Amino acid sequence: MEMSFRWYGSDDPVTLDHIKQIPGMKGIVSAIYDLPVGEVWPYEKIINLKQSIEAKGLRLNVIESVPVHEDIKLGRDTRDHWIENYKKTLINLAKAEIRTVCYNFMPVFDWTRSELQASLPDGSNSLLYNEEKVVNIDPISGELELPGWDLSYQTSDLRQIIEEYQKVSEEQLMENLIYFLERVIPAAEAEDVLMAIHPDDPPWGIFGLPRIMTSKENIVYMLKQVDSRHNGITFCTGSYGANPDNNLLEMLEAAEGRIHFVHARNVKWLGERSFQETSHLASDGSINLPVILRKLSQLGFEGPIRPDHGRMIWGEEGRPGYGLYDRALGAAYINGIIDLLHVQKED
Ligand code: DNO
Repeated sequence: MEMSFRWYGSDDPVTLDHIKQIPGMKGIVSAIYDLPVGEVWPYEKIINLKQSIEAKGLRLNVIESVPVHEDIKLGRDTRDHWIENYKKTLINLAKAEIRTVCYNFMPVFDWTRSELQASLPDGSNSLLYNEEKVVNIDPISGELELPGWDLSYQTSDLRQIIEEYQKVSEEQLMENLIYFLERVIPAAEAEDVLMAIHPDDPPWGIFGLPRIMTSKENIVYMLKQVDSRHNGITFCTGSYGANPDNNLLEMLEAAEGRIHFVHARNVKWLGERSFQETSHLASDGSINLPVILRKLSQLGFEGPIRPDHGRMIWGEEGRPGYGLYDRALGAAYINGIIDLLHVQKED
């Protein structure tokens, strides 16, 4: 597995110099952040990003994310134009020898939490999701704005888009995803780019909007409908694992050969549709990373893996979930597990 770290570019308070000091760090997961969703990513921008990372002795191994335009997710008439743009971006990425692309198909809102700085008993803080709080939030009011959300919409557009989605069923949204994949995956095959869809986080509908990348059944359906190795998934332990009904080991088996990227993190279930993120250590939360990594190794997974969200510890401030310290601890923990798995294989 290729140990990797997410980096938000030159504005990120966590620098490449910091990241490089984490033992075993090889890959950088990043994106072009200054283009409107749907625009073709110019090769020049991609190669500049790649070279700035290589100059520090690291490798841009995954793009997270190339965002999918809402017209595609909504199945609007204009979607084909945005799909053509998406394909052009994949061609430019391949030209820069980038072979893994993470994306998601969540309507409007990416990962959602009700609190960004909820205290943990050890005095640190982390992201928390409490369904009761979330149902009382009007996402248009601006009361809740999360770092993962692209709020480049005008409020009036946002209201209109949300209303349009409320008429889209989960089945329809899945059809729109398949429509997109049927057109994009042939290009990904031709360019040898592995597409890796990220789960919906949390893995259930929010704000009355449909969500589909939530369960084993839906993963299997989506993989079968477009049955190509280049149509794969990002296995995010914390996203799928937020629902105790999801059996993560069974999901990994069901997606064998089609897992192209792993996000490793832990959450503690607090009750019905409620959870808090914890350290990566198995005993701190409800997700057992050693068991998951063992399964991934048994399935022959050798792709990029990154520690996902961390707590804010040691007084660090910054982008919620994306500080340096706890993610570095997470990487060290994951490295230890991977080293032990190697030793056991040699026995
Ligand atoms: C959250 C991330 C997500 C992820 C996108 C992928 O921390 O895991 O924002 O990057 O959903 O498209």
